[in-house]
Amino acid sequence: MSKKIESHLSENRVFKPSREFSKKARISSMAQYRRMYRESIEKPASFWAREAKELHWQKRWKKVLDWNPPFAKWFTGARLNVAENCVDRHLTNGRKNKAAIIWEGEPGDQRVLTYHQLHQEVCRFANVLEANGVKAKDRVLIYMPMVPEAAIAMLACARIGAVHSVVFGGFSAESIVDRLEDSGATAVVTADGGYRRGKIVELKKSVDEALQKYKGVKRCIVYQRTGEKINMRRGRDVWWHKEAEKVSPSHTPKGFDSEHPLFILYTSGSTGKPKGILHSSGGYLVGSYTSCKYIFDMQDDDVYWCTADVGWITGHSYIVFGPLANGVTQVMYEGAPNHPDFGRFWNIIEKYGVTTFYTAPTAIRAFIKAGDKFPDRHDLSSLRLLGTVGEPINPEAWMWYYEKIGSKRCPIVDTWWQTETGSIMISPLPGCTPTKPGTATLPFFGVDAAILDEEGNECGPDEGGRLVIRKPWPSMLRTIYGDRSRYRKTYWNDFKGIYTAGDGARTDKDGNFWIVGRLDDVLNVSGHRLGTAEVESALVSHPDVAEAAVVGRPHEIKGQGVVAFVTLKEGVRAAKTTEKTLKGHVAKAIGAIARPDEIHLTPALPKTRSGKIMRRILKELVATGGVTGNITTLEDFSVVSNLQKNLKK
Ligand code: 7RM
Repeated sequence: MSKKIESHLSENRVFKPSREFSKKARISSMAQYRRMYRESIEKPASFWAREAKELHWQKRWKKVLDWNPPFAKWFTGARLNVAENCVDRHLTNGRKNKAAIIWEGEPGDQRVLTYHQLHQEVCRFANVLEANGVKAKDRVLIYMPMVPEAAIAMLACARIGAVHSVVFGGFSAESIVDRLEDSGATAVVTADGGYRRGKIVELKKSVDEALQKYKGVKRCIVYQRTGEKINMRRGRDVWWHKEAEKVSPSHTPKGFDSEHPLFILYTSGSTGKPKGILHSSGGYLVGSYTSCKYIFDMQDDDVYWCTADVGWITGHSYIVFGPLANGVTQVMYEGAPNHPDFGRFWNIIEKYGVTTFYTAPTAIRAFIKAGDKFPDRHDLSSLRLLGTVGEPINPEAWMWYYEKIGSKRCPIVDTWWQTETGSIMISPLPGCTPTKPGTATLPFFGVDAAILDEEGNECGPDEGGRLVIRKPWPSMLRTIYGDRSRYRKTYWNDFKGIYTAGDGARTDKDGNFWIVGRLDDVLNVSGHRLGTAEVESALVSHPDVAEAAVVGRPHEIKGQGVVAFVTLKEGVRAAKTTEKTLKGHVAKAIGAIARPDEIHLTPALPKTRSGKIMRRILKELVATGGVTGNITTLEDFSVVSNLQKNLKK
């Protein structure tokens, strides 16, 4: 870890936006940023009221913020419809026939939906949901491929006040069961399948498996994407297209309270059970709208593309709600970046004239490895702005992105935020902030970010500490669904009235924030949060496994890879296939992203005298092959020396 910090510190290349970019940008000077930032911190109510007024409210708020730590209410007394803001609003502001979504399927099929068409589809599906008994506040689990209908389903839920919970299509049936149970969902929206790397992902099959265990789902609406034969259970499963034929393409958007729940999104924490992060309507919409507008400098002729999946928070805030509230044209792509080869993204950028491109460092590293010949074959001159999210970007990857993809012409916004924060918290503003490779730079409007030491004192420049947010912000999570005490404990327990992000960070002498990584037992694999405890409990759920410890190891492309240490039960003999079986078991329990890269079978795990597994030692072992830190609390050193020998083999 200390090495990584040093390389960050020695980074002193500074890149300023070109005069041409700044001139046209929404925020064009640091003076303007500082003035607005100061206002947003000193007078948050007037700052956020001004932003909120750009959206449509069926009833105005009485108070901008009601802060009863750690519970915030934003725009209290107001009523709005989130879907109306993302769709209907554009029918009367000149964008009716503007492309909202330009979609490309992995096999190469294409569709374009204008705001008018999107409106019709969202209305139809809102009617379909209502006709199938879904009411306001009901939970709807969405398990879809990256097709426009994923966004349509989310917007239709918002339109009728139902609470959606999107589950990433790469997650397993068992993950679906956990989320159905925790949210108490009564309806599921899914598809027969989707395309990924030339293969069909059988989504409905996973849903069928999940619904054998969880009986609370009354209706499962299935979008036909692949046309493959699937099982449709009478009385429970209905086809999207057949239901849509029966209903009208208009639907009146009812206003909901600003604090009406909008969605639950599950994310990993340091204990086994994923947390249902609850976001509400008014504040979340204002946060995603405003951050999109300023950080992606959204202009009416932009063609914006965020490569995330709607199953992650990035897809919620920066594919669905933020960009659509801004009325931008966006590209949506179904499949993998390397299908049919690593030129796919560059081909899409050239074909549709993408101006703003938002992706993850793990993808950038994979592109670097694949070779320059792929971007070299394409004209990327339409690009004007680049973004990254998900993990710290290493300076080498930043430079490649800047030079090879952006031709040194496009500013890069390295955006730090979390599922919990709902929208981007720390990021350059592309028209003014001087950037350095590897730093997310400065806090966004309204974000009172700081770095504190264990005692709660603010750290000086270059001193590492915990990243915290000292004031509430509109798109903050409202609670962990069904578990207010876990909400308090996880985020508000370190310092009174202050949000702890769980990341370690430091600032440099210019005030830039350098995020080092997680402080808790959470891995970041390809930009996705994965609790070590989740993977461990998946391993232990296998009948042969007695105990497991999971750690991350630096991985060239994924950022971190999953390494598992496993002790088999007494009397179970390791077979040649044991490692493979256990890897498959984890993939089945959680999803392919959690599949361990390595499994080490060991007769014992390093433990403290009180029996706690010392993951720190395992982490150091896999990273360096040795152990240097304090091991005086270790119960039995021979466990470590044996592991060390095994790892060398
Ligand atoms: C948006 C998202 C959140 C965690 C967060 C960090 C890491 C995200 C950056 C980053 C350094 C970044 N939500 N993280 N963005 N680290 N620089 N620009 O990723 O809830 O899935 O993950 O991701 O550790 O706490 S998330």
